[in-house]
Amino acid sequence: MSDRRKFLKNTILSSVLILPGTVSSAMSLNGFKKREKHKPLILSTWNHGMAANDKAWEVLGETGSIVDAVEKGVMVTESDLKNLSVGLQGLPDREGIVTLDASIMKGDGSCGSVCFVRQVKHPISLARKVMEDTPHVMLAGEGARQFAIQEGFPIEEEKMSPAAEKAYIKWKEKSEYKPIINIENHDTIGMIGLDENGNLAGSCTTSGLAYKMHGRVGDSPIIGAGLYVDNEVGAATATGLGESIIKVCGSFLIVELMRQGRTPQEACEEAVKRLIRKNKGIDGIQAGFLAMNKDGEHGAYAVHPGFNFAMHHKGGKALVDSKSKF
Ligand code: SD4
Repeated sequence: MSDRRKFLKNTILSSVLILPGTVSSAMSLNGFKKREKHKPLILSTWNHGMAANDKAWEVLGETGSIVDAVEKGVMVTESDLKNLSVGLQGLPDREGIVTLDASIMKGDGSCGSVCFVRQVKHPISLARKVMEDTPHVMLAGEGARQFAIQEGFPIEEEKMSPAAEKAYIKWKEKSEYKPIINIENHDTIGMIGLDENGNLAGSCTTSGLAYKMHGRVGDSPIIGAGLYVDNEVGAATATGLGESIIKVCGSFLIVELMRQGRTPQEACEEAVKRLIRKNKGIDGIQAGFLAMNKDGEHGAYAVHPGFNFAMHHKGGKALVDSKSKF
């Protein structure tokens, strides 16, 4: 393929929405330049990542802490009443109960997570408490809720959001047990960030699969599956059908591939190929990865088209369409 045709192909595959007034001419567009590098750099999954990144960028400017940035950034999504896949307003399990999963990780290897937790508005902050104030990595269910109470987190009334309740009532008409993430049904936020000094951190938070079995936990709170960060190499996060991501330790796999010399883009592509091989019948199911290395290069790849991510750096901010296998 000629260079010009390659360039055009990349241009089409990487359609980028540049928000008015936010991007300088130096803003790099994913795929236009092969090895663009940014420090600091914040990346988040999906459209809601734009608002989350704004907050993370502001917090990074104020505190200089990349872990503060990735925590406070995704708290915006956890509070967003329009989001049906993150936070207490998310879609419930098949019993009508909302249970949340979240994880946070720093580049030095510290990490914390909570899963199957109820009535806590900001599971990401609870995960950070686990990381910083306990000798453990993961707390689950009622134990995580008790820890929240002990730490003074407000406990919210257990009540579905009007939008979630409406969707649940509709689902119950057939109660079809199909806990899949198809190409349209997704929203988990995974955020990874790099500061000026090369420190990385990441966060991931979700209400998980809609109408899942009570007790089901996805990839998001599992260190190495939904999130992995290592200051020596880079960071990765995942979205989509958690079961498919757990089977390949997706985020850890990407960081290890980068350690062996792959670019973030190559590592994400290899992880998606592995995921497809290990998950027969994946055709209707979506999963996507987002990664950066310690030099501030980034990459993203998904099983199907439709996955996008938000990017924020000194040059501006953009919503970028990921490339995909199919
Ligand atoms: C899960 N990975 O619980 C999450 C769901 C998700 O976009 O990412 N949705 O399986």
